[in-house]
Amino acid sequence: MTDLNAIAARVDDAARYAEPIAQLTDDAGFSLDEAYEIQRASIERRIHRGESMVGVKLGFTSRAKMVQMGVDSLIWGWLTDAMLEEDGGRVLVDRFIHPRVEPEVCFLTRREIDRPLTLLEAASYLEAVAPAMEIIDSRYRNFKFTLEDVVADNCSSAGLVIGPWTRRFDSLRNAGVLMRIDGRAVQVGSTAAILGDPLRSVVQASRLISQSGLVLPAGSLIMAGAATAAEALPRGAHVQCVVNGLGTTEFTTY
Ligand code: OOG
Ligand code: MG
Repeated sequence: MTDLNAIAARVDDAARYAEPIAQLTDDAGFSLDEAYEIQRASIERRIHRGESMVGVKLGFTSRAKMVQMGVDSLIWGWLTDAMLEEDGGRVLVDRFIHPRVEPEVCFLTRREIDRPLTLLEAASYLEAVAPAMEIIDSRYRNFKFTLEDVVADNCSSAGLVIGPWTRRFDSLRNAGVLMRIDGRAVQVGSTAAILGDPLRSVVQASRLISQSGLVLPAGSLIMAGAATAAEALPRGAHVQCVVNGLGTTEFTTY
């Protein structure tokens, strides 16, 4: 029998000490359901160390990301307070292995989500939406993984920066997205790339969470998934993401 807890410890240590590891599926076969169990066990270890859960993230909600990583299923993982970086702040890259950054939008829920929501009702469960960037950092060498590997690795979650909160849910469907590094446009796209409408990420999150028999408390974050491919995140860089109609978020690395 595969010891899922031992596997969780490996991927958790890799994240904690910023030490890359071989893909888990190289020497232990496990199913997608087991990958989510490993993910849960690795998050439990973080919680045990004093981190607290702040929400969930979706991955591979855009074609651009699926194509970049060679994976074609939507995935989800957990966000903890230790991943939150300050808007306009400084981010230390040494605590990552090979970080990348990607433009997203982030939702803040205002009601508990305990069942699958429809697209029509999704906005009524939300307090606010903000431009955001996710820092992803696969714990696997060369940022290479299978679907099961990346799920076990909590979907490469490493950090997030959230811009100003607004209630402009109506400007969300097809808003221009521009990510700049040191003033140079590195990714350009539209929020429409996120499942055709980022509100669909809320619908998908509600479905996945209820399928797992869990509830998402009010006041949780939902990261919708990247609108474009991710970019390598170097040291000493100024990174900015503008989502038209929503606002701007930025940070500097050191
Ligand atoms: C997996 C995480 C994907 C997104 O926004 O699509 C993701 C990865 O690309 O390493 O966060
Ligand atoms: Mg992401």
